[in-house]
Amino acid sequence: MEELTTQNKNEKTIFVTGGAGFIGSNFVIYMLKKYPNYKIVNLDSLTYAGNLENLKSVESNPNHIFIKGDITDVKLIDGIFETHDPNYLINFAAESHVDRSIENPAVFLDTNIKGTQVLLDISKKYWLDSMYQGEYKYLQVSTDEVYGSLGETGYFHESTPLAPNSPYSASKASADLFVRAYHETFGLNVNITRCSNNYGPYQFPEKLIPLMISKALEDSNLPVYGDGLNVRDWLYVDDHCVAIDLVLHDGKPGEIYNVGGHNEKTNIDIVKIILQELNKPESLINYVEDRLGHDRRYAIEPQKIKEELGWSPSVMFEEGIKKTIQWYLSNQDWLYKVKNGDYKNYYDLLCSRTVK
Ligand code: NAD
Ligand code: TDX
Repeated sequence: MEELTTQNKNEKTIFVTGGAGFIGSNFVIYMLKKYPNYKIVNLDSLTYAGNLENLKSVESNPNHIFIKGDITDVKLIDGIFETHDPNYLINFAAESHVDRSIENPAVFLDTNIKGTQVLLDISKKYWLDSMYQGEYKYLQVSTDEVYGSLGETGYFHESTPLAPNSPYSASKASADLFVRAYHETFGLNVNITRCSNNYGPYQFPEKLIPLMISKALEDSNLPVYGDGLNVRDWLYVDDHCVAIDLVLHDGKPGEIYNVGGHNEKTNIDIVKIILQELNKPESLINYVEDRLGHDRRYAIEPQKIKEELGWSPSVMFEEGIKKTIQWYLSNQDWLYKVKNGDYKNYYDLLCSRTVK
């Protein structure tokens, strides 16, 4: 009897949004394995970046429920709270690519700002206005890009002023301010994580690392923006998942946690490492016109999450980049389907299977 009580206490429902994207799908897989008593309700609208094939390994797991839908859809989000009574909401859903935000900023406002506000509003309705008694939390997955760009020295701290430079980072910073406002105004229990650049399996091949792997495998030119000396602080995606798990369970109400592994690399160094690993010539490197408003350097100071929650990265870059390249080599079918658009048919295939 006592055992049953403990088990019931450990049963939680997490409402994950954007769980068919790169980090979200890695997180869903990680959590289902780590917490056999947790249920995950995974809402994703399957934009170009959403890929249900990422979730193939958990497709028959009864603790994983996938729903196709948009975070701006008030009625749908309300219905999910009503039906599934989640304890936690983790918002990964976003338009996430800087170059696309330069081309077409509007959708970034819709999903990243409006979508966040809808999720906050329904969270408030079910968790605060209805005198909900259980444990709950809203966790916003944000980014170090909200702090803007660093010079040659220094680090982003949680207290660094927000100074976003791209439409993408401006939309993420706006969302963060809404999350903060719902905490300050209504007392909603929230956390914000701000992580540096992630890499690993299932990343859409528009982002630097998978794009360069994909181009190198085709012996195509590798487009390096500007002088190639912009610096990013790289973290293996599993280490980000661990950080989110810790913040979800132990993060203090209203707090922001920066996540990063002190692993700064110039873009050209990354490209050269990839070419070397794949045994391809550096003559494939093609310097192209710089990105507009291109942030020069990002670097996270993760002291707070280390001290308060005991987080530290476990995958060193040399190991992580090898694992990642190996993953793309072993999953060229995944890459091929993404490139030719076939991955979009997978949802229909699954639906037709369910109907039968
Ligand atoms: P991604 O683009 O791979 O995935 C985003 C997912 O959100 C996709 O599955 C997409 O279909 C879904 N989505 C988009 N609009 C939606 C909507 N309106 N309703 C429901 N679902 C929608 O992005 P990612 O790289 O996995 O990033 C996930 C989150 O982490 C984002 O919020 C991003 O800002 C943040 N982040 C990313 C990085 C990184 O390096 N990739 C670093 C720090 C923070
Ligand atoms: O073709 C390219 N050539 C190139 O030189 C691409 C796609 C990128 N780059 C450069 C631009 C950046 O300096 O590589 C660096 C990394 O670019 P992205 O992969 O587009 O990432 P970034 O702009 O740094 O943003 C990423 O990290 C923070 C994610 O896309 C965001 O979602 C996250 O918030």
